[in-house]
Amino acid sequence: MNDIIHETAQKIESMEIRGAGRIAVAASNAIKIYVENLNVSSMEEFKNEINQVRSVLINTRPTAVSLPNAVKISSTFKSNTVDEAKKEIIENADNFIKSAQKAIDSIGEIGSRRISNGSVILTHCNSHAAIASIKKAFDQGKSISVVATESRPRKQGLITAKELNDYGIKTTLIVDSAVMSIMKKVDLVIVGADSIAVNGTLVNKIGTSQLALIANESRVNFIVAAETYKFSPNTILGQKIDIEERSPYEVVDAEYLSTLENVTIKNPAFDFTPAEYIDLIITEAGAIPPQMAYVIIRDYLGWTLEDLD
Ligand code: RI2
Repeated sequence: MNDIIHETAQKIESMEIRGAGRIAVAASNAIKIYVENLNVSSMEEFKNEINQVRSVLINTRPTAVSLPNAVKISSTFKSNTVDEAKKEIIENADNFIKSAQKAIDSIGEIGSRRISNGSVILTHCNSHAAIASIKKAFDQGKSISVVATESRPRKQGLITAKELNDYGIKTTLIVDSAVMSIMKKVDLVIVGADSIAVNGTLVNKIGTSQLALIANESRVNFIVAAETYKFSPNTILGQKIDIEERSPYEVVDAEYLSTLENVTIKNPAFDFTPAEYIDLIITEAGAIPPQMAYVIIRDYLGWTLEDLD
């Protein structure tokens, strides 16, 4: 199999490429490059190769549905000849990559309307979609500031703080456990999504659910910025979303842990936020209540039960 697939898979697994949207686009791009360079003579060989590519990419990280959705959208073909199937896949991948960027622009536009002049916005981790709305509101001349959580253990909050800093947006970086104490000063919470289930449950970076709970308790709006390909079709069939458990050494170093014989580390990367804590989900198809997740999966993604694995 071409290097591009293993290289991309390795970068997604190690989180060198991270963020639900970015891993989807990277996988799609890898499929495109791989197919462009693929030399096979029979359709059977071609199908085998594509199946292997799909499984290598999908098995890198288990939680963000953006990854299998992007792989499926990009690598689907109907043609019966290798040349035609290659063309189809290259076109599908190209279209997906373009539509992913367009979706971010639309989410930025729609999300920015929820941000009033003078607002303090709290965000968690590092979400391209959430940040697009914040940047757009800033571009519109609104005077806003952001509170960014550190997002232990990988500290993606530092990426957010730097990104906002470089954009000229005033930002306060806090440790995750300071959320309750700062919420009184916050007007709006915006986070991204790794997956959204058919019942509107959000799966996002660990710590998101306690943020939602605190926002709810403080009567602060909690909104999610998510492209439609972050909705999970398989949840219609009752499939549960797997929460990625990452290495304990992201939490403490190996040497120190080896001295603690009675201590184990749990390091789940994501958690579940029930729909009742979510005021709105901003998608490129419009702002919707979480209860409309089924409609997005059915009508917008356009997949039927027969398409599901
Ligand atoms: P965008 C990230 O996961 C975070 O959980 C973030 O909220 C989500 O993906 C969506 O990010 P990780 O890859 O697609 O850091 O909006 O584990 O950029």
